[in-house]
Amino acid sequence: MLADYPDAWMKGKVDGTDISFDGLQTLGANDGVAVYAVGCDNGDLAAFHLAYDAAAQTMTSTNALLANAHNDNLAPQVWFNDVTLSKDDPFAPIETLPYTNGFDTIDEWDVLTIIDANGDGSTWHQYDSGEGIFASYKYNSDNDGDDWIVTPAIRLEAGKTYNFVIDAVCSSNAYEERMEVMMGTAATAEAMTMTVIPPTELMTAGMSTPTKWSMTSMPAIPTAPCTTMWWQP
Ligand SMILES: [Ca+2]
Repeated sequence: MLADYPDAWMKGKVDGTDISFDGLQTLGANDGVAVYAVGCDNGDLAAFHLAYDAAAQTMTSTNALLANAHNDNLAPQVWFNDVTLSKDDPFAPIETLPYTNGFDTIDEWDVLTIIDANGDGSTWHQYDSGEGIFASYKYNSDNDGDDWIVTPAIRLEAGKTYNFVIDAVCSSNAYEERMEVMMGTAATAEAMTMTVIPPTELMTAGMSTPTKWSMTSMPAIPTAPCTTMWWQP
């Protein structure tokens, strides 16, 4: 974007859908004069802000971006308004169904988002039992699980009926587990607002006979790509 400073970069902070870049980050030099980037709100220097739109896959500026030098060291001004950045999503929404994920290859695992909501380090991981490779929740003797596996976004259409099936099982008959499947429009726990399969106790029949959950009627589906996930409370 800053053609005069092709090696420049700015460090930003993400807070929800807001990405803020503190002012006066060094971009480089112009004829020996240091040049800085800063946001601008109606003439007042400020942090530069971009707003992320997950559905559109864009980041759009909410104020102006200025590249300039110090008051008493002049360099050409560069001024940007109405900046929109976009990039092809490396994990583009799944457009063709059925989509399956067996969790047993690197490629299948890499497209998942794992959320350790309680930050205790016990969370979903790829596990090879010897009988097969699958997603396994790492048991914690102190904390309840509050962990999510989020699939890539899957494009669904309102008014249509979809089938969803998952195989799940407890590893021990001594400890029953409970899981649910939800969907939402972003890969965050907070965004998962639509129930696909309500919290359900897993049968403890043993590793070799997983419970097969299924449902054939999705709740109201938004027009944006959906993301599904499950968790273990
Ligand atoms: Ca956890």
